[in-house]
Amino acid sequence: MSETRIAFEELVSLLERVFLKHGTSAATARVLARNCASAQRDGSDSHGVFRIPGYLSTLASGWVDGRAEPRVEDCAPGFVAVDAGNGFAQPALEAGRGLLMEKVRENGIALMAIRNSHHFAALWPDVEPFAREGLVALALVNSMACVVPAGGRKPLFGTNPISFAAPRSGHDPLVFDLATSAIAHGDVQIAAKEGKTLPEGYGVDADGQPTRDPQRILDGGALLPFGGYKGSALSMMVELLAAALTGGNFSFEFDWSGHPGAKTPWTGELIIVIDPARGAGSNFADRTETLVQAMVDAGQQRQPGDRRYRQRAEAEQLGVAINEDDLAYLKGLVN
Ligand code: NDP
Ligand code: PYC
Repeated sequence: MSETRIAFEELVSLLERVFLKHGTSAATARVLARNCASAQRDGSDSHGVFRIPGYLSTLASGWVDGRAEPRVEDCAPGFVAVDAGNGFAQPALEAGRGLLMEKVRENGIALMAIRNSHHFAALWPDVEPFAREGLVALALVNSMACVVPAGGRKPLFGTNPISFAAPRSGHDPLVFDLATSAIAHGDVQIAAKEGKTLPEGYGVDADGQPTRDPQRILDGGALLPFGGYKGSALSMMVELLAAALTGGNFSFEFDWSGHPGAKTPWTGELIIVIDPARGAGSNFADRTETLVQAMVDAGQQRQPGDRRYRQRAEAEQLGVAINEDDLAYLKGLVN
């Protein structure tokens, strides 16, 4: 498969036309296109253009409302809720962002609880922009039941990612974004497509037996949490914060079987934002940098986010890397 390059804004505009043509509002198309193009640019392979067929089939199935108008609720001094109206989570975040920022600046901390929402993307784009404004942000989203809790027998949790962003003096923000499963579901799909074998301990087959075959995981099998009971506890926390606290569905609660082609988890998302300047500590971004330097001195040369930022810098120079067939597919969708 040969790779080509496309200018970032050109990719955003192409994706925007794809979403518009497939039933989203202009506002949703704008937000999802930039989100998906950013993931492609940063080499978040399982959550860039790879996701477009899933977005389109979920829209066509009627499972998600691409024209939903998010409803923002001012619940308490530090609490913003957004009902995404069975639409995507990112436009809901966009809709509530202004009020959230007002509350963060006023109180030093605030959260946004998004419910009735679908998140089919990488999570880092939801937090990195806050760190660029000097804030600390933590986001959690639950997905679809495909992860067996530690010691359990059947899938219950989603792949439930957690993403964290902190400002760092003189550098891009320090950001991590990780599924609480041993591997993201999207990466299992990619491994299956490429005929790859997974490491031990990632998943089980339909009989609950350990397997390294990604296709057997997809064919009625399940994933395992990362780090045994520790990852399982984090995944449980994500269910509670992203679903119970927001009013969204747990990963095991929604039933999409009546919507053939549905792909997007109908759950919730929680975002907590802190203004470190309102606290008693010294300059937080300087402290982040001190910690990172200590990590480097201790031998950890590669920090979370480094690979993405490197890919981003390369894309800024050369254009966003994309498979030629994928680009032709996108162009075909709008012609
Ligand atoms: P990875 O395991 O690839 O990476 C997790 C984090 O660890 C990243 O921040 C990464 O930085 C960092 N990292 C990777 N390797 C190293 C290393 N050697 N040293 C230090 N840091 C490292 O991600 P996952 O497979 O867990 O998740 C992939 C994506 O899937 C995420 O974007 C996630 O949000 C998404 N996802 C979305 C879901 C949804 O419901 N919307 C559900 C599950 C997953 P870097 O980025 O620089 O590589
Ligand atoms: O890769 O696990 C995943 C995933 C689930 C929902 C969106 N991405």
